[in-house]
Amino acid sequence: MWNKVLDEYALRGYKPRVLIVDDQPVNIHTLSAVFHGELDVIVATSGEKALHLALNQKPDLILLDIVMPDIDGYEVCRRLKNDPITEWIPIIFVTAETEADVEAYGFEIGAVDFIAKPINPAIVRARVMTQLMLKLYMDNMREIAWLDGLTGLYNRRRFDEMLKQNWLLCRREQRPLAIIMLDVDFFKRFNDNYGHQKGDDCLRAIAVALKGSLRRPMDMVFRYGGEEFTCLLPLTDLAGAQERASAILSAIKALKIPHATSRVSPFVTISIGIACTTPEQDTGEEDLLNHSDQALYQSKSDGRNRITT
Ligand code: GH3
Ligand code: MG
Ligand code: MG
Ligand code: MG
Repeated sequence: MWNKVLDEYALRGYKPRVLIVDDQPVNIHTLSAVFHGELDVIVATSGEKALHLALNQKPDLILLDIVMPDIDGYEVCRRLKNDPITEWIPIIFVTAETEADVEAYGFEIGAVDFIAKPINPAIVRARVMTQLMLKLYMDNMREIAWLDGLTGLYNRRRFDEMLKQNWLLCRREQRPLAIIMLDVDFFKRFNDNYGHQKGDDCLRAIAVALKGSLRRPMDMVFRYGGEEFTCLLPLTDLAGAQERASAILSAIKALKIPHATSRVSPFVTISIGIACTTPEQDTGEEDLLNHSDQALYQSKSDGRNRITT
């Protein structure tokens, strides 16, 4: 059974990663020994380190001690569940405190299971594997829900999540976040002239060109809806976003998809709006999105086939 779980992770190209958090190195040692190489184990000896590793190493599961000198396990759990980047990581408390109300409180703040110290290795392994299996199912389902059926790009649901996550990331880093929003010009006329099927082909070709126009692993492209697409560029300033937008405009031009009824070109073109800011507060991503939308609208009213900042 567990081998099947490990195989499924292997199919996705990695070993499940487990973060073990305990202020006592001997406890970490005992817990790590349970998995003898079948999992990718990372460890933290304080709440502070645990939060840092959870954010940066994206573990598939966290085994979390409760009593620790700096930030206790409860607080670590609360913070992880409050952060859109870490909220989906399952947390199992591992503790010597086995009173019912302690355990109930752990579940209330988002833990998925409870393991009593001293640990029984076979039970720990079984409980961890069970949660890793559920995590995999959840990841698969969420990924299906994120995809746009026509183009295979991420959809608007995913965009909304990633906008929120990257807003927080750029706020923490005090670095800029840029959005490129784009819309196909006179696409209704394209459909009317060539038919809906050719319209779909056109959108798929644009999706491929957009993916090919991104440069950094963190850059992402989404089908926002209809014939509108967005790119999310974390840690990118306005000049960087403008450069990307120019590359995108050229890439779509280079497709040379005939569009006989367009009023701007014999080929399919797009209009682009760019917005960029360094987040100062935990919210405000909606304003950035609105800004890119307004810039796009400006490109349309200025004659299309252009970029507005
Ligand atoms: P503008 O230059 O102002 O953007 O004009 P437009 O015609 O592109 O804008 P409008 O919003 O009037 O029309 C968008 C069209 O996109 C209408 C709709 O039929 C078409 N469309 C939206 N989604 C799809 C799709 O999945 N496939 C196809 N073939 N067409 C789509
Ligand atoms: Mg402890
Ligand atoms: Mg549109
Ligand atoms: Mg359009």
